[in-house]
Parts: sequence; C-alpha cells; structure tokens
Amino acid sequence: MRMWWACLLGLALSALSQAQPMFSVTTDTVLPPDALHNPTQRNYGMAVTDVDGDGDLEVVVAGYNGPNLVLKYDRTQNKLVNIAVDDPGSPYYALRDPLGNAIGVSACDVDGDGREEIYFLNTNNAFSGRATYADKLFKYRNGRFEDLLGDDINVRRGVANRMAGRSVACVDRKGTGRYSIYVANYASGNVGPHALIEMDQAASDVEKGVIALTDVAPQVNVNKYTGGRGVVVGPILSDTWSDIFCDNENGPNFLFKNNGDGTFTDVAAEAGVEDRYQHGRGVALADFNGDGKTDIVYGNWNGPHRLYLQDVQQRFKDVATQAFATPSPIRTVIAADFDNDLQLEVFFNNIAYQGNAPNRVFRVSRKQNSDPEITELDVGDASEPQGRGTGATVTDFDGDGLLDLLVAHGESASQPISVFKVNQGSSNKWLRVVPRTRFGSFARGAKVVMFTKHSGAHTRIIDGGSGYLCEMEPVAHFGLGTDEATSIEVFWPDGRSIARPLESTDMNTVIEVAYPNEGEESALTSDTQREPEYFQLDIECHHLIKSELCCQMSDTEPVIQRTQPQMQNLQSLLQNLSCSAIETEHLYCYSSHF
Ligand SMILES: [Ca+2]
Ligand SMILES: [Ca+2]
Ligand SMILES: [Ca+2]
Ligand SMILES: [Ca+2]
Repeated sequence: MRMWWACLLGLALSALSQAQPMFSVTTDTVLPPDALHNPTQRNYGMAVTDVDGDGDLEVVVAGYNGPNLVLKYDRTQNKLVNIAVDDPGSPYYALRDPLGNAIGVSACDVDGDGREEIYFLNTNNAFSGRATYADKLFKYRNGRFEDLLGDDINVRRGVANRMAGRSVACVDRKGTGRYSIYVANYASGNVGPHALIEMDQAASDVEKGVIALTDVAPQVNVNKYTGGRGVVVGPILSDTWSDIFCDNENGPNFLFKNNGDGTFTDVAAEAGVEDRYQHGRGVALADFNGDGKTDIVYGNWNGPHRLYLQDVQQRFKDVATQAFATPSPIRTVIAADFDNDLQLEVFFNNIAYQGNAPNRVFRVSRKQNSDPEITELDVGDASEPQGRGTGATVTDFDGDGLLDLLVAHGESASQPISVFKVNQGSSNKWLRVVPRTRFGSFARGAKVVMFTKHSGAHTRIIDGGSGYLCEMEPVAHFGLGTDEATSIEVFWPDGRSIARPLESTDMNTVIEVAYPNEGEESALTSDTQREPEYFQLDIECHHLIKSELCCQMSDTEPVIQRTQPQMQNLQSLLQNLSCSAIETEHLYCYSSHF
C-alpha cells in the first residue's frame, strides 16, 4: 500500500516538475547588457568569493577579450554591478587586467591572512604549451588588489605560470588553512606540466605583505603532462584530506589521493575513473546516493557524460542513464539542489558552436537500497540553445534561500552573461552553512554533513574550484523540502570536526561555523588511533542492531558515540531504514567493535 502511494506521489511530483520549468531568466532586470556591468564580450570562468571584504559574496568573471568583471549585488537597486571599474583609483582596478585573456579563475586564502586571493589563468591565444602572458594571483594589499606573481621576489623565483591551461582549483593539501593553487595546464609534449603554486612560508612575511610563491607540483607528485581540462578538489577517497580529480583530454584522468602529508598518489586506474578515450570538461563532486561517500559527475566533450558513484572499495561505477550520458559539446557541470527539495540536480552547460546546443538539467533522486533515479527536468529559459556557454556558477546573491545561476558565454562569439532564478520550491525550507578556516577565510574543501528528521544525512563539500574553469560559492547549500535539519557536522581537511545541534528556528538561515578552538574540536588522528566522539542526534525512525553499530533507545541524554567511518555507516544505515513506527526517540548508540 505504502509503495502505491509513493508511486502516485512520484507521478504527481514529476507531472508538476514538467509543468513548471526550473529556471527563468532575470538578466534584463538584474544584469542587463551594458558596456560597464555586462559587456557583450567573450567570457569564460566565474568564481564566487568576497572580493570587497564586506561579508557578501561577489561573482568574479574571467574576461577573455575584455576586462575581468567583479559583480556585486546592490540590494537597493536589485542589480548586479561591476565594481572593477576602469579607474586606476579603484581598489579593484588591477583585477580588470584586460590584456590577460583569462579563462580559469578561483579564489582562496593562499597566505592565511583570512582573505581570499584571486587566481586568473591567462591562456592568450595559445592552445597548449607556452603562453605569452603570465597568470596572475591578486592579493588585497596596500588598499587595493595587487598581483603577487609580478612582485620582484616572485619574478626572481620564476614561479609565474606561463603555460596555456584551463581550470584552476584551490587545495588545502596539508590542512593548514593555507591554500595551494592547482593549475591544470595543457601540455604540448613535455612543455607545460600541471602546477601547484603556494606560499613558501620560510621566505615570506605575511604581516609585511611579502608573499614568496613556489611551485610544489614536482615534490608532491602532480606535475604530470596532459591535456588539462576540469579539476575538482575535496575529500573524495580520504575521509577529510583534500584529494584532486582531473578529467583530461587525450589521456587518462587523474585521481590524486592525498597521502595524508600533502603529497599525492594517482589512483585513477585502481578507482576505475581513467576514462582514457574521452575528453573531460566540467566536473563536480556530490554524494548522490547519500551513503557518505563522495561521487563524481563530469561531462565529456561530445562523449558520454559520467555519473560515477563510489563504492566501499573506493571504486567508481557509472550510473548515468542514456539520456544523461548523451554526448554534447559540454562545458560547465554543476551539482546543486536548485529547488530546495532535498534532491540534487545536475546542470549541463553546452556551447553552441555548431547549431543548437541546449543546456539541460537532471534531478538525481536518492533511493532506498538502490542507485539514484535520474530524471530530466524542463530547464526553462536556461536552455539557451544558441548560447555559447563557457562557464557558469551558483550563489544566492539576493539572499532568498534559492540559488541563482549565472552563465558566461564566449569562445566563438561575444555574448553577455545570463542570470537565472529558480522557479520551483520557493516554499521549501533550506539551510546554508559557511565553515571558516582557522584564519577566518572560507574553508574550501571542508565537508558539511546535515542530519535531518526524515531523510537521513546529506553531505556537501565546500567548493574550491569545479564546473570547468569556475568555482562555486563557498557555502554548503542544503534544500530541505518540508523536512527539518536536526544537526550539522563540519569536517575540516585536517580532520578536525565540530557538531552543532539545530533548532527549528535555524531553518532558512545562514550558519557560520568557525574553526574549532583547542579542546572544542574532535580531532581524527589516524586510521588506527581514533578517539571516540560524542554527538547529539534526534531521529524519528530507528532500528536497533546492525553489524558494526549497536544502537538502543535510552531515556538518558541523546548521545551517539562514534568515529567518522562509523558515522558514515550510521548515515547509510539510517538511509536504508524502513520506517515502520515513526516516533521521536533519542538513540543511544555505541560501537560494538571498531
Ligand atoms: Ca563582498
Ligand atoms: Ca589571503
Ligand atoms: Ca555517494
Ligand atoms: Ca532539487
């Protein structure tokens, strides 16, 4: 009987989603084409960061045959305005860098001063190998943004990347809160290996603004030669350490597992994600089936798009449906819950370089005891069949709790940026979580788990670069539908974690989570030495015994003793429960063995 109702409900919901398209264009009101704010030019990547340090997020756009843009939301006008104006007195003037021919862009705190630097990958007209104009890494210093790679100390070190490349992404490879910039160069033979640029602490004086940079790619084993395309960073195989996945062109993909000391080992072959005959583009990380293991979604250029679920042996299985996999001239891939209904969507941005190439959106719905169900939705105005899509990003710039989508165009034609709002789910609940590094900057690469009353655990990774040439907002955005979150837990790349119980009044809010102070945190040490941790959890359905976990109801304080892998077991356990008796009870759980 229950099954029938579920089916009917499913039909009703899918009928509804057919009835109303996902996206409506808002460009004409929010960012009308305009020589200053939205020039008709060739753009590529987009990154979301707090450029002006006021706590609100801006969108940085890589301009290829024109200036880079910094789009800030002006609440009084309900408009995005470009604050990187053509005035040498502006603090953002240098960011424009119109000669740079930028394509990739990402932001993160390289020097640990609490503010994100902005890296532009400038590729000029070079397709591969050597380029004629170096990349730039901008830091807010002396009251304005200045290029660190152009500083004498870094010119002497010869560290500036002068290679043609594509994506850039941020990696906190040692869990220090200081980020390295992964540069996916496009090699020509043995010219242009992948680079990893970071601050050389011994040679730097952050207080004085002296930031010496160095390329550590050779020391940490990522200096490979390939046709670099997409890059994504996060705890993919590791529990918390940042790993790196690269989907490459004309060669196998890389899956760099963090060895726990900031060096990497490529395990793409063992993991089954080499995909060596396809040409990768946009890529994103998400936990699509809710088992706590990070999955990978990416597009292949005119080849089959992949939705790789990770299994318990750290191998990946492609569960893309035929419709999802259908080859297209793909660029950006974004995984997010656009309509706040608890289920993730995947947005495909295509470039119309030969005839129409409409963008698409799919819902990837979690299922009990099976792979997720993939359904194509009506993408609405975001279809843009003639759009020369090159980049895209998401952020909630107007603060209504629904994500906004921005799409950049370029390469083969000059087109302005498009902005879209989501039509569906405005009555759904949501939660946005912003973890911070020990320096107070955005904790890119951190993992955020949200526990709910009815739908188990949901995981997000704070983006350090993804999509293709792009970087998403540094926020864990969760839709809740009619459900409620009961707690969140944040895991930083170094293994520290903190759990926070939530109240009903916390729904529909943005929650800042500071890096834990000494004694406040729960540190994961190593695989063999884990301290038990205590964690509060209210759930509404429960089973008592399951292999490694032994749970029993208790009148005592709601406490679960757990370590992280057990927590993930618990997540999948809760995910797979059939809720016969629904009542709110506290669980007392402890590990029977570990
Ligand atoms: Ca801001
Ligand atoms: Ca900084
Ligand atoms: Ca998963
Ligand atoms: Ca959704």
